[in-house]
Amino acid sequence: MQSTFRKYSEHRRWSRAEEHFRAAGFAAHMLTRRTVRDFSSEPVDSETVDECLRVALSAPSGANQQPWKYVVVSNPGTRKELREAAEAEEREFYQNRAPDEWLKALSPFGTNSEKPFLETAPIVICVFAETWGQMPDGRRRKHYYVSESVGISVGFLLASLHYAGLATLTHTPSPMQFLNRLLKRPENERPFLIVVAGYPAEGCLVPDISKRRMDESVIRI
Ligand code: IYR
Repeated sequence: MQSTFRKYSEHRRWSRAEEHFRAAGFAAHMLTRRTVRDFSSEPVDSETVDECLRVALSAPSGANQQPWKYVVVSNPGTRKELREAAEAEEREFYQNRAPDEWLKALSPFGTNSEKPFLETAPIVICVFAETWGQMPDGRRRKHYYVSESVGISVGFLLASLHYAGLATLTHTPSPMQFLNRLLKRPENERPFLIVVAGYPAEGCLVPDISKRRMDESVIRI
């Protein structure tokens, strides 16, 4: 395929001082992000969420194949089914499937099989990874770096939602295949994770945990 190029004229170069100010300001803001599990039912402006989705859709992806699908679930009946199906999987997970080591790793977070936020939070977005696409003649088109691409896109979404002042939760009921049936997604779409967003409930608690120091996670050679 012949490629065409155009000049990248949108790039903005800041002064050194401005560059550092922006990086430090963004860092300070992002460091206030916390995963929240207790959401208010207060509605969120859907146009705000659309702006955040626009950012997610702009993410880089393998061969620009954009192998993601964002299913925004608003229908209350579907939300109820989603919650019931997720809780059924989670009950199985917590009671039988999860090895002790996994349960021990989760204990600081106080999670359990109850997922009321799937019904009560204003925003529930089920993210699917498109494992293959279609050529114009109907043949399968291989997708490259699917998990990396979808992960980056979801990262953009989480950062945007936080920047807008919305709290988020990444939820991964396991296994998640029930999402294909429930949301009528085709077999080339693999459930990736669920993004829950909204405002924290009054008095919402978060676990008192910390992030690793920079020298533990960044190696300079
Ligand atoms: N999917 C389960 C368990 C769970 C697993 C991990 I790793 C977490 O960081 C959080 C929860 C649940 O949603 O409860």
